[in-house]
Amino acid sequence: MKDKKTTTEKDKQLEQYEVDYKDKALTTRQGLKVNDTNNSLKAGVRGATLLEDFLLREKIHNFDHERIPERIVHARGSAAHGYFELYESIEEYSKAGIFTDTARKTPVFVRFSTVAGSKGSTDLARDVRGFAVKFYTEEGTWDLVGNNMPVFFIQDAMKFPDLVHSVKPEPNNEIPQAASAHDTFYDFVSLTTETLHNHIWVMSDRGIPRSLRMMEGFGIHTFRLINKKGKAHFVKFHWKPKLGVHSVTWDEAVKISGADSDFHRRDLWDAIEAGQYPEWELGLQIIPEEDEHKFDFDLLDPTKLIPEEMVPVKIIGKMVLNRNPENFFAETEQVAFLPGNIVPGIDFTNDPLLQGRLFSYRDTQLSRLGSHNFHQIPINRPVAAVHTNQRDGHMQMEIPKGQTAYFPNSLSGGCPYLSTFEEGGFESYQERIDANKIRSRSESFSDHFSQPALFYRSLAPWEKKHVMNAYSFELGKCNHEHIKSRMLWLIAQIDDSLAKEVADNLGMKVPDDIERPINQAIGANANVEDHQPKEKKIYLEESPELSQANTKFDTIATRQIAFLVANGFNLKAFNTMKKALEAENAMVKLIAPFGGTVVCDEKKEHKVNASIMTTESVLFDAIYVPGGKKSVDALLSKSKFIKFINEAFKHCKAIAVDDEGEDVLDASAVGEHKDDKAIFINKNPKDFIKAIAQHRNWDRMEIAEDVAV
Ligand code: HDD
Repeated sequence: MKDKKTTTEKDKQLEQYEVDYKDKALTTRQGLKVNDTNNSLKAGVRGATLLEDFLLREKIHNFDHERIPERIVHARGSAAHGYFELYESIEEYSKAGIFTDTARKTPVFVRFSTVAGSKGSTDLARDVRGFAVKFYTEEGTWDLVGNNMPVFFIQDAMKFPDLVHSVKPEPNNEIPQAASAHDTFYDFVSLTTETLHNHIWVMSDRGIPRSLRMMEGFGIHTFRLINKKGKAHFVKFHWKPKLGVHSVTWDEAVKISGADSDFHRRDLWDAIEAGQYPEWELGLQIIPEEDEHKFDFDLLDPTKLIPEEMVPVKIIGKMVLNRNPENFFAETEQVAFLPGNIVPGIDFTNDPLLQGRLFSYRDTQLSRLGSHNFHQIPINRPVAAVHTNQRDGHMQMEIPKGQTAYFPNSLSGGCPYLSTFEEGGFESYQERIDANKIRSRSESFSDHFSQPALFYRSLAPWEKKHVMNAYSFELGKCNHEHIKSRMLWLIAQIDDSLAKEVADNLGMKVPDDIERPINQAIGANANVEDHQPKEKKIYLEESPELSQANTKFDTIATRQIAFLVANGFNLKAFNTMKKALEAENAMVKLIAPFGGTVVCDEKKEHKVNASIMTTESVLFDAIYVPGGKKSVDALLSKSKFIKFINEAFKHCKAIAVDDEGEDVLDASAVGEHKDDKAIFINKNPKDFIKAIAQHRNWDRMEIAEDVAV
């Protein structure tokens, strides 16, 4: 669906490449009209197929090559088009057009992904989510290739292949798919203490988002902003979702993976098709260069965040995703993000993880896309004009004119010509460096425990419980006692009682100490003493911004509400509730004992969205059961409706019923907990709406855990 009002330069550019097959004759790839695509050319109807059959050969040849290698990481992804708008110029900090021109609507293409799983794996894996934004700016393409967590597992790109090899399915049996819960991952993590911070984020609810539209995004590295005088500031990039940050529970994640493994992909697609465009605000943490060393951690260390309480996030603009791709392969699969794609006004720092990424992404596109001309694929084409002397090679799509492809030249009048800094030519920031060449790690990167502990301290009790459950589940899936033991010691560096609870669940003890794995983690040449993980420090008691308990709870837009109905339901109550929910942009779905239509007590037909046989409670945010004895009796006669209610209750969701609908509650686990604050019997829809906006009633968690479904 296209929103013509917001059509961007990139949309217009892409339209030139779109091909509409409506009312068109089938042809070969040479434009020859085809009269039979069902039968090969044979010597007699029962005879051998002839080599002459160019139609067969073309069709099979194409099919044989339809797949390209999936991304080594972030293979599973979903994407959308949109735009970025600036609220106010920040020319004081950056000269980038995107940060100074409030009249611009910069086109973007955003791809979200999981990291570990293959292309067809479940959306609901416990994992980091990729959050990659391609800004097609007038001065060239800028890619902000981030994640939904503000820190990364490792500090140096040199360790990335080790990290990825450890989390991917084990090399002997290719098990498990899209899961970190296995020995090789924990072997690596427990030997590499710098991973602890990102790891606890993955163990938290951030690892299982409710929706891609309900996640934060982070550029992670400290970058630089450069103003027109050439002055630099350090910067961290944040994306803040308008819908708040919300997650599902692990029990739901596991079940959603079975019920709808495309849950996140579908959710993003459906929201955009429904005109409910997801939005994020872009925020910056800006740090003067003079303050580089004023923190208790190193700004170049990508395993550290800057608490927002120490450097506030300045909101400067918003991003809206308003168009689904026309073609998954052409756009979502072929899009190539490169952290090295920057524009004047933005620059890198010496973060050793970022520095390695600058090589990796360009390199990987060669094996994925097959040609270094991948920037000419429509989705990757800049909207800024391209005039380069780097031309030949596989799949050149343009016809560069003229006699020269080098610089300097006189035969083409010196064209394409160079631009000065003032004319928009990119100039790398002239950082002063005076150092020895050395293969090592800065001692300032050795604090591995303070920030995971800060994160844990900042969580609400229900979030802490989820973290404990996640550690217990993940380590429970490991087979080697020494790996689990090392992990327990590491968790104890975050919090003793957390480690104790996990150990109890594993039937183990937290070890007093372990053999420090530093030689393996840092390198045999490193000075072992310098690289011992430091004792944890408390430089901030809590950072409330890190907790999802402090996110937005002011909207139910796009929330999926299941109405459980059968023939004879009470239309009046149904309509009152439906109208109230839809006025707040929630999505009402009718679930009935069968597909087709249901007839209400006023004999009107209503379209059923799903029969109870084909759907599951975990796919919805809340449930409503209207009255009507006949309808309620029909629901009670199918045990899956009771399971539906029990599961919603277990997952701490809001449930509302009217009149006889209460009988369904009585037949379920809710019967004994009707005084729960997110259970509504004959109440005003407004109360129900407020509870849905709260996402979950976590106060119910203790009781809910014991509900058997
Ligand atoms: Fe990476 C893909 C995010 C470190 C090497 N990465 C990739 C994608 C995201 C990230 C979102 C998917 C892009 C898409 O949708 O196509 N990666 C990150 C972040 C990192 C990070 C936030 C740390 C802050 N990555 C990282 C390192 C290396 C790579 C240190 C290698 C040294 N990443 C890759 C890659 C991928 C990739 C192999 C796979 C497909 C691709 O690049 O295009 O080059």
